[in-house]
Amino acid sequence: MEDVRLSKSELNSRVMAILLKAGLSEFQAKSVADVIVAGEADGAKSHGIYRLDGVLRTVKAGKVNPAATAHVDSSETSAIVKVNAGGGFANPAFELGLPQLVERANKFGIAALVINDCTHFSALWWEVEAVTRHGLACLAMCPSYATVAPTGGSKPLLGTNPFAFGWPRSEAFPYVFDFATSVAARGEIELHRRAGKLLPEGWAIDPDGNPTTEPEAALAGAMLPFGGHKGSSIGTMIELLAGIMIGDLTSSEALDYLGTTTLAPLHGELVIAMSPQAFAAGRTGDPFARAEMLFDAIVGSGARLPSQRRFTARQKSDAEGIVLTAAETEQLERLLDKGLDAVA
Ligand code: NDP
Ligand code: PYC
Repeated sequence: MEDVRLSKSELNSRVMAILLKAGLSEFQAKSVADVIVAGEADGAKSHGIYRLDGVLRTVKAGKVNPAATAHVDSSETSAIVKVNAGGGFANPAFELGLPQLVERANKFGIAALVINDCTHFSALWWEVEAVTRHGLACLAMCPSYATVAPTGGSKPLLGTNPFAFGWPRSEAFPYVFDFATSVAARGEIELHRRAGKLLPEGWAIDPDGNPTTEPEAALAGAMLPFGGHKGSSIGTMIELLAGIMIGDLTSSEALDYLGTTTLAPLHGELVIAMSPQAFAAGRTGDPFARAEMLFDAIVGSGARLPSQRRFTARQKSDAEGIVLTAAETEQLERLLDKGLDAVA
Protein backbone atom coordinates (compact mmCIF):
# COMPACT_ATOMS: atom_id res chain seq x y z
CA MET A 1 0.00 0.00 0.00
CA GLU A 2 1.28 3.47 -0.85
CA ASP A 3 1.00 6.87 0.81
CA VAL A 4 -2.45 8.42 0.34
CA ARG A 5 -3.30 12.11 -0.01
CA LEU A 6 -6.67 13.21 1.43
CA SER A 7 -8.37 16.56 1.76
CA LYS A 8 -9.20 17.69 5.30
CA SER A 9 -12.88 16.98 4.73
CA GLU A 10 -12.16 13.48 3.34
CA LEU A 11 -10.07 12.66 6.41
CA ASN A 12 -12.77 14.16 8.62
CA SER A 13 -15.41 11.87 7.06
CA ARG A 14 -13.25 8.80 7.72
CA VAL A 15 -12.56 9.79 11.31
CA MET A 16 -16.27 10.60 11.88
CA ALA A 17 -17.26 7.18 10.52
CA ILE A 18 -14.82 5.47 12.91
CA LEU A 19 -16.09 7.42 15.92
CA LEU A 20 -19.76 6.85 15.09
CA LYS A 21 -19.14 3.12 14.63
CA ALA A 22 -17.40 3.12 18.04
CA GLY A 23 -20.62 4.42 19.61
CA LEU A 24 -19.99 8.17 19.92
CA SER A 25 -23.08 10.33 19.43
CA GLU A 26 -23.00 12.91 16.61
CA PHE A 27 -22.50 15.62 19.28
CA GLN A 28 -19.39 13.90 20.67
CA ALA A 29 -18.04 12.57 17.37
CA LYS A 30 -18.11 15.87 15.47
CA SER A 31 -15.97 17.82 17.94
CA VAL A 32 -13.58 14.92 18.52
CA ALA A 33 -13.14 14.36 14.75
CA ASP A 34 -12.52 18.09 14.19
CA VAL A 35 -9.72 18.29 16.78
CA ILE A 36 -8.04 15.05 15.64
CA VAL A 37 -8.09 16.08 11.97
CA ALA A 38 -6.81 19.55 12.90
CA GLY A 39 -3.90 17.91 14.73
CA GLU A 40 -3.05 15.81 11.69
CA ALA A 41 -3.41 18.78 9.30
CA ASP A 42 -1.16 20.95 11.49
CA GLY A 43 1.60 18.34 11.62
CA ALA A 44 0.93 17.89 15.34
CA LYS A 45 1.28 14.11 14.97
CA SER A 46 1.27 13.32 18.69
CA HIS A 47 -2.37 14.52 18.82
CA GLY A 48 -3.60 13.55 15.35
CA ILE A 49 -5.06 10.25 14.14
CA TYR A 50 -2.59 8.41 16.37
CA ARG A 51 -5.00 9.29 19.23
CA LEU A 52 -7.92 7.34 17.69
CA ASP A 53 -6.85 4.02 19.20
CA GLY A 54 -6.76 5.64 22.65
CA VAL A 55 -10.20 7.19 22.16
CA LEU A 56 -11.67 3.81 21.19
CA ARG A 57 -9.87 2.01 24.03
CA THR A 58 -11.32 4.53 26.50
CA VAL A 59 -14.84 4.00 25.12
CA LYS A 60 -14.42 0.22 25.26
CA ALA A 61 -13.16 0.38 28.86
CA GLY A 62 -16.28 2.34 29.84
CA LYS A 63 -14.15 5.25 31.10
CA VAL A 64 -15.80 7.88 28.88
CA ASN A 65 -19.48 8.33 28.10
CA PRO A 66 -19.64 8.35 24.28
CA ALA A 67 -23.23 9.62 24.28
CA ALA A 68 -22.87 12.29 26.99
CA THR A 69 -24.69 15.58 26.52
CA ALA A 70 -22.78 18.43 28.14
CA HIS A 71 -24.72 21.14 29.94
CA VAL A 72 -24.02 24.64 31.22
CA ASP A 73 -23.99 24.59 35.00
CA SER A 74 -23.62 28.22 36.11
CA SER A 75 -25.62 31.40 36.54
CA GLU A 76 -26.15 33.65 33.53
CA THR A 77 -24.41 36.60 35.16
CA SER A 78 -21.20 35.07 36.50
CA ALA A 79 -17.75 35.62 34.98
CA ILE A 80 -17.18 31.92 35.61
CA VAL A 81 -18.96 29.83 32.99
CA LYS A 82 -19.23 26.22 34.11
CA VAL A 83 -19.91 23.39 31.71
CA ASN A 84 -20.35 19.83 32.90
CA ALA A 85 -19.21 17.44 30.20
CA GLY A 86 -21.21 14.60 31.76
CA GLY A 87 -18.29 12.21 31.51
CA GLY A 88 -17.96 12.79 27.77
CA PHE A 89 -15.09 14.34 25.83
CA ALA A 90 -13.92 17.89 26.62
CA ASN A 91 -14.17 19.07 23.01
CA PRO A 92 -17.97 19.28 22.64
CA ALA A 93 -18.22 20.77 26.14
CA PHE A 94 -15.76 23.49 25.11
CA GLU A 95 -17.81 24.28 22.01
CA LEU A 96 -20.93 24.53 24.15
CA GLY A 97 -19.31 26.96 26.61
CA LEU A 98 -17.34 29.09 24.13
CA PRO A 99 -20.10 31.60 23.18
CA GLN A 100 -20.81 32.36 26.85
CA LEU A 101 -17.10 32.61 27.67
CA VAL A 102 -16.68 35.19 24.89
CA GLU A 103 -19.78 37.12 25.91
CA ARG A 104 -18.68 37.31 29.60
CA ALA A 105 -15.06 38.21 28.76
CA ASN A 106 -16.34 41.09 26.62
CA LYS A 107 -18.69 42.14 29.42
CA PHE A 108 -16.30 41.87 32.40
CA GLY A 109 -12.89 42.14 30.69
CA ILE A 110 -12.00 38.68 31.98
CA ALA A 111 -13.96 35.42 32.25
CA ALA A 112 -13.23 31.77 32.80
CA LEU A 113 -14.66 28.61 31.35
CA VAL A 114 -14.52 25.67 33.75
CA ILE A 115 -15.15 22.28 32.18
CA ASN A 116 -15.81 19.52 34.70
CA ASP A 117 -16.06 15.74 34.33
CA CYS A 118 -14.48 15.60 30.89
CA THR A 119 -12.11 13.24 29.14
CA HIS A 120 -9.29 15.29 27.60
CA PHE A 121 -6.81 13.79 25.14
CA SER A 122 -6.24 16.60 22.65
CA ALA A 123 -3.93 19.54 21.99
CA LEU A 124 -4.83 22.79 23.77
CA TRP A 125 -4.01 25.16 20.89
CA TRP A 126 -7.44 24.22 19.57
CA GLU A 127 -9.11 25.97 22.51
CA VAL A 128 -6.88 29.06 22.64
CA GLU A 129 -7.09 29.64 18.90
CA ALA A 130 -10.89 29.46 19.05
CA VAL A 131 -10.91 32.18 21.73
CA THR A 132 -8.45 34.43 19.86
CA ARG A 133 -10.80 34.39 16.85
CA HIS A 134 -13.05 36.61 19.01
CA GLY A 135 -10.32 39.21 19.63
CA LEU A 136 -9.54 37.88 23.11
CA ALA A 137 -6.31 36.67 24.72
CA CYS A 138 -6.53 33.23 26.28
CA LEU A 139 -4.85 30.87 28.72
CA ALA A 140 -5.82 27.19 28.82
CA MET A 141 -4.61 24.37 31.02
CA CYS A 142 -5.58 20.93 32.31
CA PRO A 143 -4.12 18.11 34.36
CA SER A 144 -3.53 14.74 32.76
CA TYR A 145 -2.61 11.49 34.54
CA ALA A 146 0.34 11.22 36.87
CA THR A 147 3.41 10.31 34.79
CA VAL A 148 5.82 13.13 35.64
CA ALA A 149 8.11 13.25 38.68
CA PRO A 150 8.45 16.67 40.34
CA THR A 151 12.04 17.91 40.13
CA GLY A 152 14.19 16.07 42.66
CA GLY A 153 11.55 13.38 43.20
CA SER A 154 11.45 9.87 41.75
CA LYS A 155 7.71 9.16 41.75
CA PRO A 156 5.26 10.30 39.06
CA LEU A 157 2.92 12.70 40.88
CA LEU A 158 2.18 15.31 38.21
CA GLY A 159 0.62 14.98 34.77
CA THR A 160 2.15 16.15 31.50
CA ASN A 161 -0.22 19.07 32.18
CA PRO A 162 -0.46 21.11 28.96
CA PHE A 163 -0.38 24.91 29.10
CA ALA A 164 -1.37 27.12 26.18
CA PHE A 165 -1.62 30.83 25.49
CA GLY A 166 -3.07 32.75 22.57
CA TRP A 167 -3.03 36.43 21.53
CA PRO A 168 -5.28 37.62 18.69
CA ARG A 169 -3.81 39.21 15.54
CA SER A 170 -6.09 40.69 12.92
CA GLU A 171 -3.70 40.35 9.96
CA ALA A 172 -1.95 37.10 10.81
CA PHE A 173 -2.35 33.78 12.58
CA PRO A 174 -2.60 34.40 16.32
CA TYR A 175 0.42 34.24 18.58
CA VAL A 176 0.03 30.82 20.20
CA PHE A 177 2.21 28.61 22.31
CA ASP A 178 1.09 25.27 23.63
CA PHE A 179 3.23 22.73 25.40
CA ALA A 180 3.28 19.92 27.88
CA THR A 181 4.90 21.00 31.16
CA SER A 182 6.84 17.76 30.99
CA VAL A 183 9.94 17.84 28.83
CA ALA A 184 7.81 16.32 26.03
CA ALA A 185 4.24 15.14 25.57
CA ARG A 186 3.76 11.50 26.60
CA GLY A 187 2.58 10.82 23.06
CA GLU A 188 6.15 11.59 21.93
CA ILE A 189 7.54 8.80 24.14
CA GLU A 190 5.05 6.37 22.64
CA LEU A 191 5.94 7.53 19.10
CA HIS A 192 9.66 6.93 19.88
CA ARG A 193 8.79 3.47 21.21
CA ARG A 194 6.84 2.60 18.07
CA ALA A 195 9.66 3.86 15.85
CA GLY A 196 12.25 1.87 17.87
CA LYS A 197 14.14 5.09 18.67
CA LEU A 198 15.94 6.05 21.89
CA LEU A 199 14.73 9.14 23.75
CA PRO A 200 16.90 12.25 24.05
CA GLU A 201 18.82 12.43 27.34
CA GLY A 202 17.03 14.25 30.14
CA TRP A 203 13.49 13.24 29.20
CA ALA A 204 12.83 10.46 31.69
CA ILE A 205 13.80 8.27 34.61
CA ASP A 206 13.27 4.53 35.01
CA PRO A 207 11.19 2.95 37.83
CA ASP A 208 14.26 3.12 40.14
CA GLY A 209 14.68 6.85 39.53
CA ASN A 210 17.75 6.49 37.25
CA PRO A 211 18.00 8.54 34.01
CA THR A 212 16.95 6.50 30.96
CA THR A 213 16.73 6.90 27.19
CA GLU A 214 14.72 3.67 26.74
CA PRO A 215 11.07 4.46 25.90
CA GLU A 216 9.85 1.29 27.66
CA ALA A 217 11.71 2.17 30.87
CA ALA A 218 10.44 5.76 30.64
CA LEU A 219 6.84 4.60 30.25
CA ALA A 220 7.26 2.36 33.31
CA GLY A 221 9.13 5.06 35.28
CA ALA A 222 8.47 8.78 35.02
CA MET A 223 8.95 11.66 32.65
CA LEU A 224 10.70 14.83 33.81
CA PRO A 225 9.27 18.36 33.89
CA PHE A 226 10.61 20.86 31.33
CA GLY A 227 13.05 23.45 32.69
CA GLY A 228 13.71 21.66 35.98
CA HIS A 229 12.11 23.28 39.05
CA LYS A 230 10.39 25.94 36.88
CA GLY A 231 8.38 23.45 34.82
CA SER A 232 7.79 21.41 37.96
CA SER A 233 6.20 24.45 39.63
CA ILE A 234 4.06 25.31 36.60
CA GLY A 235 2.88 21.69 36.42
CA THR A 236 1.96 21.90 40.12
CA MET A 237 0.11 25.19 39.54
CA ILE A 238 -1.99 23.45 36.88
CA GLU A 239 -2.87 20.68 39.37
CA LEU A 240 -4.00 23.45 41.76
CA LEU A 241 -5.91 25.69 39.33
CA ALA A 242 -7.33 23.20 36.82
CA GLY A 243 -7.73 20.34 39.29
CA ILE A 244 -8.24 21.31 42.92
CA MET A 245 -9.56 24.88 42.44
CA ILE A 246 -12.26 23.80 40.00
CA GLY A 247 -13.26 20.88 42.22
CA ASP A 248 -12.03 18.25 39.82
CA LEU A 249 -9.47 15.47 39.76
CA THR A 250 -5.71 15.94 40.05
CA SER A 251 -3.48 13.88 37.76
CA SER A 252 -2.89 11.34 40.54
CA GLU A 253 -6.62 10.99 41.14
CA ALA A 254 -7.25 10.73 37.38
CA LEU A 255 -4.74 7.88 37.16
CA ASP A 256 -6.32 6.14 40.16
CA TYR A 257 -9.70 6.34 38.41
CA LEU A 258 -8.32 5.11 35.07
CA GLY A 259 -6.01 2.45 36.53
CA THR A 260 -3.76 2.69 33.44
CA THR A 261 -2.00 5.24 31.23
CA THR A 262 -3.25 3.57 28.06
CA LEU A 263 -6.63 5.34 28.25
CA ALA A 264 -7.53 9.02 27.96
CA PRO A 265 -7.92 10.66 31.39
CA LEU A 266 -11.07 12.09 32.98
CA HIS A 267 -10.59 15.38 34.87
CA GLY A 268 -11.37 19.09 34.33
CA GLU A 269 -10.09 21.95 32.23
CA LEU A 270 -9.71 25.70 32.80
CA VAL A 271 -9.84 28.28 29.98
CA ILE A 272 -9.39 31.98 30.82
CA ALA A 273 -10.33 34.65 28.28
CA MET A 274 -9.15 38.27 28.59
CA SER A 275 -9.98 41.40 26.63
CA PRO A 276 -6.74 43.32 25.91
CA GLN A 277 -8.80 46.44 25.16
CA ALA A 278 -10.50 46.29 28.56
CA PHE A 279 -7.22 45.76 30.41
CA ALA A 280 -5.46 48.58 28.52
CA ALA A 281 -8.37 51.02 28.73
CA GLY A 282 -7.29 54.50 29.83
CA ARG A 283 -3.63 53.80 29.10
CA THR A 284 -1.58 55.09 26.20
CA GLY A 285 -1.28 52.96 23.07
CA ASP A 286 -3.32 50.30 21.32
CA PRO A 287 -2.44 46.91 22.85
CA PHE A 288 -2.82 45.13 19.51
CA ALA A 289 -0.53 47.54 17.68
CA ARG A 290 2.04 47.34 20.51
CA ALA A 291 1.90 43.55 20.38
CA GLU A 292 2.63 43.65 16.64
CA MET A 293 5.74 45.72 17.33
CA LEU A 294 6.90 43.10 19.81
CA PHE A 295 6.27 40.25 17.34
CA ASP A 296 8.11 42.16 14.59
CA ALA A 297 11.06 42.66 16.91
CA ILE A 298 11.14 38.97 17.86
CA VAL A 299 11.07 37.84 14.23
CA GLY A 300 13.48 40.63 13.27
CA SER A 301 15.96 39.29 15.82
CA GLY A 302 16.10 35.96 13.97
CA ALA A 303 13.73 34.02 16.25
CA ARG A 304 10.51 32.42 15.06
CA LEU A 305 7.13 32.78 16.71
CA PRO A 306 5.72 29.63 18.31
CA SER A 307 3.13 27.76 16.23
CA GLN A 308 4.54 29.08 12.93
CA ARG A 309 5.69 25.57 12.00
CA ARG A 310 2.16 24.36 12.68
CA PHE A 311 0.51 27.19 10.72
CA THR A 312 2.81 26.51 7.75
CA ALA A 313 1.82 22.82 7.91
CA ARG A 314 -1.85 23.88 8.00
CA GLN A 315 -1.48 26.04 4.90
CA LYS A 316 0.24 23.15 3.08
CA SER A 317 -2.51 20.70 4.14
CA ASP A 318 -5.19 23.14 3.01
CA ALA A 319 -3.52 23.55 -0.38
CA GLU A 320 -2.22 20.05 -1.04
CA GLY A 321 -4.12 17.72 1.29
CA ILE A 322 -2.91 15.54 4.15
CA VAL A 323 -0.54 12.68 3.37
CA LEU A 324 -1.12 9.44 5.28
CA THR A 325 1.43 6.65 5.28
CA ALA A 326 0.40 3.12 4.34
CA ALA A 327 0.46 2.19 8.06
CA GLU A 328 -1.81 5.12 8.93
CA THR A 329 -4.28 4.24 6.16
CA GLU A 330 -4.27 0.64 7.39
CA GLN A 331 -4.93 1.90 10.94
CA LEU A 332 -8.00 3.85 9.77
CA GLU A 333 -9.32 0.92 7.73
CA ARG A 334 -8.85 -1.46 10.65
CA LEU A 335 -10.67 0.85 13.09
CA LEU A 336 -13.54 1.41 10.64
CA ASP A 337 -13.86 -2.27 9.82
CA LYS A 338 -13.62 -3.71 13.34
CA GLY A 339 -14.82 -0.80 15.52
CA LEU A 340 -14.20 -1.42 19.21
CA ASP A 341 -13.01 -4.97 18.40
CA ALA A 342 -9.92 -3.38 16.83
CA VAL A 343 -8.59 -2.27 20.23
CA ALA A 344 -7.61 -4.19 23.34
P1 NDP B 1 6.25 21.09 21.48
O1 NDP B 1 7.51 21.02 22.25
O2 NDP B 1 6.17 20.32 20.21
O3 NDP B 1 5.92 22.60 21.13
C1 NDP B 1 5.72 23.54 22.12
C2 NDP B 1 5.42 24.91 21.55
O4 NDP B 1 6.66 25.54 21.28
C3 NDP B 1 4.64 24.94 20.25
O5 NDP B 1 3.77 26.03 20.28
C4 NDP B 1 5.76 25.08 19.20
O6 NDP B 1 5.33 25.65 18.00
C5 NDP B 1 6.70 25.98 19.93
N1 NDP B 1 8.08 25.86 19.45
C6 NDP B 1 8.79 24.75 19.22
N2 NDP B 1 10.03 25.07 18.79
C7 NDP B 1 10.09 26.42 18.75
C8 NDP B 1 11.09 27.37 18.39
N3 NDP B 1 12.30 26.98 17.98
N4 NDP B 1 10.79 28.67 18.48
C9 NDP B 1 9.57 29.08 18.89
N5 NDP B 1 8.59 28.24 19.24
C10 NDP B 1 8.84 26.93 19.17
O7 NDP B 1 5.02 20.71 22.43
P2 NDP B 1 4.84 19.48 23.41
O8 NDP B 1 5.46 18.25 22.81
O9 NDP B 1 5.25 19.86 24.77
O10 NDP B 1 3.24 19.33 23.38
C11 NDP B 1 2.61 18.88 22.19
C12 NDP B 1 1.12 18.92 22.33
O11 NDP B 1 0.68 17.97 23.29
C13 NDP B 1 0.52 20.25 22.78
O12 NDP B 1 -0.38 20.64 21.77
C14 NDP B 1 -0.21 19.95 24.08
O13 NDP B 1 -1.44 20.65 24.24
C15 NDP B 1 -0.47 18.47 23.92
N6 NDP B 1 -0.66 17.83 25.22
C16 NDP B 1 -1.92 17.51 25.62
C17 NDP B 1 -2.11 16.91 26.85
C18 NDP B 1 -3.48 16.61 27.35
O14 NDP B 1 -3.62 16.12 28.45
N7 NDP B 1 -4.53 16.89 26.64
C19 NDP B 1 -0.98 16.57 27.72
C20 NDP B 1 0.28 16.99 27.21
C21 NDP B 1 0.44 17.58 25.99
P3 NDP B 1 5.27 24.73 16.65
O15 NDP B 1 4.13 23.76 16.90
O16 NDP B 1 4.99 25.69 15.55
O17 NDP B 1 6.58 24.05 16.50
O1 PYC C 1 0.68 13.62 25.23
O2 PYC C 1 1.10 13.71 27.38
C1 PYC C 1 0.32 13.59 26.43
C2 PYC C 1 -1.11 13.42 26.72
C3 PYC C 1 -1.66 12.93 27.87
C4 PYC C 1 -3.03 12.97 27.70
C5 PYC C 1 -3.26 13.47 26.46
N1 PYC C 1 -2.06 13.75 25.88
